[in-house]
Amino acid sequence: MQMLGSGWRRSKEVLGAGEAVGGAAGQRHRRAQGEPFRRQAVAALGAWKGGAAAPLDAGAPPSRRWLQGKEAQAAPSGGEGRKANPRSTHSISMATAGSGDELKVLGAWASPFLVRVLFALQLKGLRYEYVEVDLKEKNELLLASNPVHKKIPVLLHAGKPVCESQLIVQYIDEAFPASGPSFLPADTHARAVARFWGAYVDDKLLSSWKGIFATKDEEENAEAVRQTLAAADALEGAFRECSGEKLEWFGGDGVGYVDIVLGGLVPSMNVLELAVGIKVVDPDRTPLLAAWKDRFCALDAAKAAMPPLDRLLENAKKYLAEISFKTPASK
Ligand SMILES: N[C@@H](CCC(=O)N[C@@H](CS)C(=O)NCC(=O)O)C(=O)O
Repeated sequence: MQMLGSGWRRSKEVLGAGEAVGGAAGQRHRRAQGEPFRRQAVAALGAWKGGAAAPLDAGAPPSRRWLQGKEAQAAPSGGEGRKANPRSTHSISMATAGSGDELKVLGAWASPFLVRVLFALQLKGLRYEYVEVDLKEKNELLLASNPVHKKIPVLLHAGKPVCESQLIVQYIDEAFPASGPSFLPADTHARAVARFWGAYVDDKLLSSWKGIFATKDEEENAEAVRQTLAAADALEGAFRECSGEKLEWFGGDGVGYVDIVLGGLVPSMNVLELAVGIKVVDPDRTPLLAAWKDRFCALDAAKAAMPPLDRLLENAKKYLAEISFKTPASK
């Protein structure tokens, strides 16, 4: 997703393969996935047609758009701030990381990469402070913390930055071995396998997904969609191999590293399905992953880490308006 920029970048990442809708590939997919689904998507999108492009954060309460910094730490669980701020649930802590272990997360609410980090922190039950970064006007803290990529998420642990979501998840696992479950298995080979599939999610699934946006040419577009679904199919096979007899989690007995990495993409998958009609994970094509996705969404830690679907859909609406995308109903 690194090629995508600023506000556009954010909305594209959330929308995922949304651009495919504009091409014949998207139409083929919608047809393949059936009329009832199309109706569902159109209903979910409501008055998408002709909606004015607005700043991505528009619509949130102006004064307390995000709980930030200390305010987030002090926010009472389940209180007013929680309603106002999609991220407030994970700004509120459970266990503490301990003195000198202060954790701060720099993020942008709709980011799938952020979901990974927040989900990992939730699983470990760690206290953290969440700072929402405006990616159109990056703050000094982000620029100083991630001067190479200038991207979120960044985890600051006692002031020291760790960048790149997958590395952050690994870092959290290593830095807090006594808190919550271990994400990576103890067995060296199994660890390598988990890291392999974690890398695959970004290198193959996400990069193919990104490829759908990179082209407007119908054939290339269809190929990118095909590769995206093929990557998901490969992950279905990986799940069968990694999840043991229980067939519940990539981590075997419980949620593991690949569950966290792929789990970060679940909100984007849901939006993509509702807004566009492309099912990265499909009960017919990838039944194990489809059941896994439902299992993931039911976890409290996942609920706390994921941004609200309606706001993601709102973002998708703005993005589609920006690119003058016509939904099937408006064609
Ligand atoms: N590989 C990075 C990707 C992070 C990323 O792409 N973050 C986006 C937001 S979802 C970002 O910060 N974009 C800002 C920019 O590209 O300038 C990771 O896993 O953390």
